[in-house]
Amino acid sequence: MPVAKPESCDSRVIAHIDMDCFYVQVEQRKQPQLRGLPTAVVQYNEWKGGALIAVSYEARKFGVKRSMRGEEAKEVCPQIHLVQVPVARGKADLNGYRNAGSEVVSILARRGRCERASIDEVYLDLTDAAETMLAEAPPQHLEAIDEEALKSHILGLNNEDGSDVKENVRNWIHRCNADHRDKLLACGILIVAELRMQVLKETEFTCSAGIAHNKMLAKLASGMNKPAQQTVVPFSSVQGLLNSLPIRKMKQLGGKLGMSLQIDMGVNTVGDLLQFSEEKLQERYGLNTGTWLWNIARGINGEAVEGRLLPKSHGSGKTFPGPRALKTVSAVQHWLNQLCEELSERLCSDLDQNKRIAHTLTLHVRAYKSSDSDSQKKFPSKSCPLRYGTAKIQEDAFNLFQAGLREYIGLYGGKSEGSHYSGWGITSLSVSASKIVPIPSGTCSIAKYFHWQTSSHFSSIQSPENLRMDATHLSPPGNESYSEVNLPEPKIDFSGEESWIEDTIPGLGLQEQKINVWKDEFQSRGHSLAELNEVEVAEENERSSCSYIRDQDERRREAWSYNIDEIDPSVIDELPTEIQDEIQAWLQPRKRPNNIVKRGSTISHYFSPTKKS
Ligand code: TTP
Repeated sequence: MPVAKPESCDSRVIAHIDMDCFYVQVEQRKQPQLRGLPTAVVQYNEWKGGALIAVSYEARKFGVKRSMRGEEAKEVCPQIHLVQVPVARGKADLNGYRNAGSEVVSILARRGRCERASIDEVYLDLTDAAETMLAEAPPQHLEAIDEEALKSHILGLNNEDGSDVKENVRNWIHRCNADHRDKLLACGILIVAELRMQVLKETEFTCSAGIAHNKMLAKLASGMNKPAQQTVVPFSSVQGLLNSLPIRKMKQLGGKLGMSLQIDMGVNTVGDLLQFSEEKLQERYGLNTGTWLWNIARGINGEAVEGRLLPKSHGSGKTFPGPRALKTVSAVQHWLNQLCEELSERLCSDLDQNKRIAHTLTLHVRAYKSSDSDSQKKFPSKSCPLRYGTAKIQEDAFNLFQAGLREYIGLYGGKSEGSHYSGWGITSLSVSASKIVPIPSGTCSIAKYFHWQTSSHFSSIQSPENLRMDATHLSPPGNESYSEVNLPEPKIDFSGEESWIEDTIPGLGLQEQKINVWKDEFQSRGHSLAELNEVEVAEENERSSCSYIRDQDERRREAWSYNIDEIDPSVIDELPTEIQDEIQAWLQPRKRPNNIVKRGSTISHYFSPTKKS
């Protein structure tokens, strides 16, 4: 966690922009007759009408929630319109949403450094734009202030005396005696209002925004008044905001650290942290985390807005919960081919549009074994250098799968070809391409770059198009080792919803049964139950361990309002950031020394010499 200096963030102007019920808006733009009507977007799976993943604000008024299935939503709001997520290759196709997000990003990036945080969230550093406005057209001299800016919510502004709220905002923006920081925020209000209006005009999408002196505060503020509104956190209101803010609402405190703060330190709100000295927090949580906690209690966060408009990786995945688990190698190969085809398409368009290439292909699998004492063993994630071309990606991904299967289940599993069922099932497959870099500057053309990178692999000169489609082993410079230890594990649980529902044991109360299921889930992720106590709850008894699991799980479900097994694993990077954080906090993989492949091992490690290259 970054250690920030107070001076480094006081006078920045940071905005967090969050699209409103994003997938719904995208679908409503496609079908304008749905605008203003209760609408929800549902997952492609049909069971009980599919899981809701986005709900319009009109539907929310009827009590429709993201945690519901289509059928439940119809019960509370019979007139709701349910729109299916587009499907391609038998799985959700999120390209339309990704592209819609890109449209928004390209507009927002016009006024400042822009970081795409998820499929529908963006951070903007507007400091330079605000300083320029302050120098050239300071808000206190503006006669007309845009209506949208006047609708801003300014935390700490007293609107309770019956006064005209917009007039109060106007006066706040016009204040001549304001300090420099507030004057910059006033500029931020005007700039963000203008940007939001521009987004609406060009894309037809509404968004909400938080405007503050750092990312943390801006993010907190953007969700306070939705939809289509903006909230401002002046410096003088920071402490008031944090004092009553439950710590689990803070980014990074939704997991173990937040739990330990609550249990061990009695900290329930961010403001409660103020009672501890920096030394005390460092003593308890280490130097960096201690300082970070001390800082956030004071609203200090020096995290920079990264100039990043494009995704860091591309992925394509699908879950096969419960009875849909894949049980033959040929079924796995079929789905891998679909996923690789999608991945390859996205890599090619990234190359065409952004002149970027990816270097690493990774396969993540979740599996179970039905007849093995070692049933907790995880299917190892595998990586190799990425070769462009659909057929090559498909071949490499399949080889990675077979290598993983050999490790997972031994030779016995390796022989399970065709339709023969060998006692294992695959509940999730995902392929991803990472280490994406721009083609080095100074390279005259893509074709030349690829030729330079790959000349030793080509037997004859190829056309640029063929080169693009057929480049082999574009390894990044330097020695790479490809093993699971260097790569993120799957960040999500793919266990089937069916097992959640059916996993009931006669004779036990529902709560106990759930605790058992949570325990099983915890163990199936490679954790020992003893590890539950690692959260510095060393002396906690069995009962509190269970409640720890239960609380974690309840919070997780509560916070997501959504079944995690429904989330396409390849889109984790694009989910709202707090959800990414929670998934990571919950499923943070433990080091598994037995599975560690030494650095320096190469792709050849995974393939026997007899395999065709
Ligand atoms: P969110 O920003 O969490 O929600 P939202 O935009 O639908 O609504 P709000 O106005 O409250 O911000 O998520 C952005 C999109 O991401 C959402 O429209 C659908 C998708 N999504 C999933 O596919 N699965 C999930 O579990 C979540 C939380 C979101």
